[in-house]
Amino acid sequence: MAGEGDDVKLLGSVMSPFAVRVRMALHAKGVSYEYLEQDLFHKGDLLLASNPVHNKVPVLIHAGRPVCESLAIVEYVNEVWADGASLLPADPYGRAVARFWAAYVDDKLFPAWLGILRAATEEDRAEKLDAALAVIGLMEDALAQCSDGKDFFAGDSVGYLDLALGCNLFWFKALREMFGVTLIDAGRTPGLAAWAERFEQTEAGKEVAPPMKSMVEHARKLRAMAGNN
Ligand SMILES: N[C@@H](CCC(=O)N[C@@H](CS)C(=O)NCC(=O)O)C(=O)O
Repeated sequence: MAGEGDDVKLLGSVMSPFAVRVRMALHAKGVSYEYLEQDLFHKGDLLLASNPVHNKVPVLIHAGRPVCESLAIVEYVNEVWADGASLLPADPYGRAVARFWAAYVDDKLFPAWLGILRAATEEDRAEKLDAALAVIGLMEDALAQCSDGKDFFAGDSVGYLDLALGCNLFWFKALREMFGVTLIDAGRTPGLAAWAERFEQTEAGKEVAPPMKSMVEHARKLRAMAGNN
């Protein structure tokens, strides 16, 4: 099993929820690593060589070998640094369910909230908000299903699905600040609202949320790139 002396590097971007997800997982498993911030507007050779297929962050480089895709990285971290609480449930069915919902978050929630950020018109934004709220509504049910009444999707401590969803929370705050939209609301999804508050109080949850000012600036850049001001 890997130990502290291992050579672990993470190529990330402070603004990337996917990179934050991996940082949270490394933190939860107590893994020391060297963090290498990437300029995604001018990608460096190491990123291009480490993730030649997608050219995206995050990439974990462990003893010289790159691992790409945040959910695959979280699973890798969980298996290599196997001491302590596992991020995934012990039983195969629980693992399959957690993977299903994590993939759902990435497939549906991420594009929906990014759509809110990039929307050209109020109508467009309202449509993307509805799509995001539909996903959040289902995640309320998923929380009840997975947590079995405990604090987190994974039970008593944060796990794979907590990280999959929780890494988006800091962007939800930015969307509220920028456009006045609330994605997780105690009236609509009380379970998820309480979960989000608990998640943000955990050590992993406190990890690496960028300052609001830089997020708003980054969001403006993304909007400008999409042709919106
Ligand atoms: N499915 C990927 C998504 C990674 C991703 O979209 N990364 C973005 C930052 S949030 C990126 O590197 N974008 C650069 C680009 O698209 O060129 C994962 O889970 O790791």
